[in-house]
Amino acid sequence: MSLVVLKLGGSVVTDKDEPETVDEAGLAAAADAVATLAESGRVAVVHGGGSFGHHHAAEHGVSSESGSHDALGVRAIHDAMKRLNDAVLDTLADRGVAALPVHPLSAGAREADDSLSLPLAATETMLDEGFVPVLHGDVIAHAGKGATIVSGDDLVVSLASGLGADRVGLCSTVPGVLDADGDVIPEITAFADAADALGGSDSTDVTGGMAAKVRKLLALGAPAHVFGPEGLSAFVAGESPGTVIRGE
Ligand code: IP8
Repeated sequence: MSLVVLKLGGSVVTDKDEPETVDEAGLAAAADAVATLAESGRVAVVHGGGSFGHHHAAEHGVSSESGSHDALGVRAIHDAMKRLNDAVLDTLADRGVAALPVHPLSAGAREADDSLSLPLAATETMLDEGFVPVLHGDVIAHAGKGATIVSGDDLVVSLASGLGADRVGLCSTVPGVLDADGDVIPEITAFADAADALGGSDSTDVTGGMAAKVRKLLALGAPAHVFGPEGLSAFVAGESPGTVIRGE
């Protein structure tokens, strides 16, 4: 059965300006979309940190590069993400979605070469049994660094390639990948299609979130759609809102 992996950006499901505050309307709309997807196939959800994970991560000096061996700090970040994950699970449950948590900290790790291992077998069994696994950006054990942050985008790429997703959706507050004039680029099949807007050079990968994201999504082997909340229902309907990124 087909598999859709849907990422809900932290800015879609939380109010980024208020610590640990869910954006009820944004989360409700996202949960409606997941409920519709779950009626017709397998779906795995990943959500970001928004106002839950990020300020705890900053407070404890933890990023995707800088790790920590302070267990209490790592727990503070993880516990905040679990609170958001619970809110997402509850909102899905209200719609009859059989959503279950998958906490990357408990069963994943990053190796010294930065490769990510996730509990793919457990996630796949959940999917095969009709559950909707819900992963989240998290702190994760990182060889040689203690624990670092794993972003929702990294989880999406690993999950989608590890489980052979048929379609990937990344819903954030931007309507797609934007060109230099601020217009949505409808389709990207090679990095060159977006290079002008994304800065063009490899050096932008280090800091440029969107450039790094486009490169990873081009390597996926499944079409990845980048869209804003207004594109959710079109994505659910199998259309191509925002930007579709497909490697050739
Ligand atoms: O919002 C980060 O996930 P993201 C999660 O997808 C934490 O970058 C713990 C800050």
